[in-house]
Amino acid sequence: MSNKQWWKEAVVYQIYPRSFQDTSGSGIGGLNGVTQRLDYLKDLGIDVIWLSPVYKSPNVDNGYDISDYQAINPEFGAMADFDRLLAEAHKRGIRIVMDLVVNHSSDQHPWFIESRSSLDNPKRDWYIWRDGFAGGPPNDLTSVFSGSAWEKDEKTGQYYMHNFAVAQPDLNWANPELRKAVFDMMTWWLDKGIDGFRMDVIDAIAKPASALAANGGKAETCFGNPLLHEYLKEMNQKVLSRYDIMTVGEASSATVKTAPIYAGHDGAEVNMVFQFEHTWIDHDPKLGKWRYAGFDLLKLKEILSRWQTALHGKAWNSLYWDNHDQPRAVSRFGNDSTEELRVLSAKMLAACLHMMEGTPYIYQGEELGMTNAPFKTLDDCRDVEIFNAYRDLVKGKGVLTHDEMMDAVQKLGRDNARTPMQWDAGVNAGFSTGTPWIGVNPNYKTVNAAAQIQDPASVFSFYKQLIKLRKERPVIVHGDYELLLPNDKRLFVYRRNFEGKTLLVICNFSAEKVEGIKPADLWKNGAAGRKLLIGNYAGEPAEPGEPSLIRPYETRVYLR
Ligand code: TEU
Repeated sequence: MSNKQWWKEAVVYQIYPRSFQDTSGSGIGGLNGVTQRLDYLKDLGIDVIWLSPVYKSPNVDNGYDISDYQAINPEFGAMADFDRLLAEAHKRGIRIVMDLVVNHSSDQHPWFIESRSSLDNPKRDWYIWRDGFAGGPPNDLTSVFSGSAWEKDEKTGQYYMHNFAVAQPDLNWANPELRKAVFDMMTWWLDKGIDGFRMDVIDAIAKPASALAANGGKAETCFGNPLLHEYLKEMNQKVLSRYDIMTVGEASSATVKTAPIYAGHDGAEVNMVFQFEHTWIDHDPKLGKWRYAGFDLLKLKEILSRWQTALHGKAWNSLYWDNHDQPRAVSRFGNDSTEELRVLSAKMLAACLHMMEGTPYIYQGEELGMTNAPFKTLDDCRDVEIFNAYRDLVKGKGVLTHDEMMDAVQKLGRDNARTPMQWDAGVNAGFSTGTPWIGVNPNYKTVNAAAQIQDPASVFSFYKQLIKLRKERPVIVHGDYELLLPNDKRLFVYRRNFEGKTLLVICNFSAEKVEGIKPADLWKNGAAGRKLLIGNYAGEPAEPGEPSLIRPYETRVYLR
């Protein structure tokens, strides 16, 4: 496979339709809202939209519980609206990648309704059913959303596996008929003209023997069982390889060792994976995300640099800070304590990520520097993950107090990313004329698209420039990677080289100015001939021997 592929040069924009743009007054965003905002996305310069699920769903997990893979959720519109969106996007040269959620379906999917109806139903084996053990579940497998991953079904007395919510039964990929049904469904969408898939928890589709055993024993995690690569190769042969598309697998268990199996240059499985290591740096090693452990730049540098170096020449990276499962990057890794620092640090984070090797993903609102939600109570929240964790850790095990839990929810909860897109300073930030399904972040009067689109100093304009630079400078797409000043606790500095060009990226992750950086720390043979490509302060500090002074949250990107 040649090294030139459109998805390597592309920038992806993720839309969480529920929170993007409502055009009906229902308080819920929809497909026509996305179509209406295509020109905004075209102006930003993105190439691909990743659309979070728009399929029919009871919305226990906001569309990640699908009850019909080939129908649109009526809250979002109709299939004709989808077709129009696809056509209008293509007209503007924007591709659309759909979310593929096939580790599990909704318990309202007809497949599951049939499957649970009797022990000998032909679809029984499309899901994972086991007898209990000694009056309890088959084994100790736990759900990502807290508690046992097994739910007893009174109808037949057996348990079914759910790695996520109770209403998200896992599909049985060991069954060839099920695989065929999934591949047929994917083919149907691709024949409609969509441009690829983002594959939800694709690393969990193959279950290890211990997780399937009804022996009351210890179950290994379902994430990362090597058998999954057989399924992905089959999917690739039967479906993906027949189309010119982009595929990205969400794989929280992926390591720099396994990523090339998924996303190697042989193209046998998917084009890239979403790895998770950098999203865990501020989680407590024991309690996970529900106890905030603080941000450590050294860890972040180590992780991202390891991925950059290990995949170079072997596999392709995806680059992201934010998505619908993560808190807002500017609040998490930057600084939203003042307007000035918010703008500076949002830009710094953007440059830090977008100048790396890989395909960058922008999550809706990130390009405006949208911040975490100031939600104070559980009533403000909507996320099943938060509710289950609260029930388990505060009410159940009692390992966290209410206040500790709410602190973690505010810092790391998924609803931070799910507040409505801030379009303007009008009612509900221009998101909806009705009552939004989740609260609007009150800072929308200052943080909104309308205030930023025409402002050359805005976060939006900065993203626009970064996207443009990627198109103009092959070193950004193809260069190798070298971390500089690895032990510096405030600066993240790296260099990239390609065909005689060098890119130098300097990012200050602190609110302090950093002095005493010598050109020799950054360049191999003096700083002469360098050109400032982009920065978040007006120009360089007027000083001899620059760049010796790096200002709070400053970023500067040089080319030579
Ligand atoms: O996410 C999978 C996943 O790994 C997350 O659940 C993650 O572990 C969690 O958010 C961290 O707190 C995917 C989807 O992106 C997510 O929205 C779904 O809820 C989940 O799968 C189930 O489909």
